[in-house]
Amino acid sequence: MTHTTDSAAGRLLAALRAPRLARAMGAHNPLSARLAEETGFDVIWSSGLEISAAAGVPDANILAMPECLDTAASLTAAVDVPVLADCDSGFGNVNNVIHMVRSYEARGVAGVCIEDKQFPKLNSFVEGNQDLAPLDDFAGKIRAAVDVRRELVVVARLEALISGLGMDEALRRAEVYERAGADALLIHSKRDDPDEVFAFREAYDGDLPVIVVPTTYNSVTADELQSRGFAMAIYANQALRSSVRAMRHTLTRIMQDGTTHHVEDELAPLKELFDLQRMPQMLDQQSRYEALGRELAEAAR
Ligand code: SPV
Ligand code: MG
Repeated sequence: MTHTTDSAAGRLLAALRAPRLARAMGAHNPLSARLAEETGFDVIWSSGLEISAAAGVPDANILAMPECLDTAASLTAAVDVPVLADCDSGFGNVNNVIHMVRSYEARGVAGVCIEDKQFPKLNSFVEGNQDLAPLDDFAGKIRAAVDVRRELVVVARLEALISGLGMDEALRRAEVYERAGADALLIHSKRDDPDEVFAFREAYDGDLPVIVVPTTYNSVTADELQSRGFAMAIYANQALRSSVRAMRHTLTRIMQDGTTHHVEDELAPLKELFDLQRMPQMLDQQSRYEALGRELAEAAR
């Protein structure tokens, strides 16, 4: 597959193959994606957990593919950095994956990530059914995804360590997904130290970039991940979690104080919202086209 370096998919692949660790930030709407872009993150992760949480439902394939796609596409439209979409286990079987790949690519998303769990999937940090899909089923999904995509980056996410099947199973699957044609691997772990993802990176001797999601092993640094040879770190949900904490704090203060006066200094000024909404650009374009319209009308007199 040839990627043009200026396409979203090409830029995502270049970020994954660069020697520097790429950093992705989870988002669930264009506002959060713009905040991540403005902060300097290389990639936006269209997070299934965040999208579900924002909709007030569990991260368990309660939302359907078009709802996740609409969000990923809205992030894509709002930022210039590439968007990697969390597509759970592909929203069904291989036919769903084929439809999913075509749909995401048509909306300009840079890449999709599918995980080797069964449908419906359950968030990896929740106790419950974390059983893996049969290896042949998932390898077929990866091959189908790369067969039908034009440029879209296809990431194969390994859940063997989450499901308790261990390192050998993770490595065996990594090799098969690489042969199936995946562009990158994501090794997921729920340990509170990074030892098992380090061990995976060291033992994996294939050629694919390896992505990690340091949610629970949160003391690891970007420098450490880069020196261990990882391609990208996804900070999948910290932005949403910080906003939940901030909103609760503000709401509680308003309820207790009977006024917003004491929290005002802690809030983003309205101007910051207007800037994030691109209000100044809208007013500029309006006056420019109103003036141009007047000129055109006058020329016809
Ligand atoms: C997500 O952000 O939805 C992810 C990452 O899949 S995690 O929740 O860490 O499994
Ligand atoms: Mg997810």
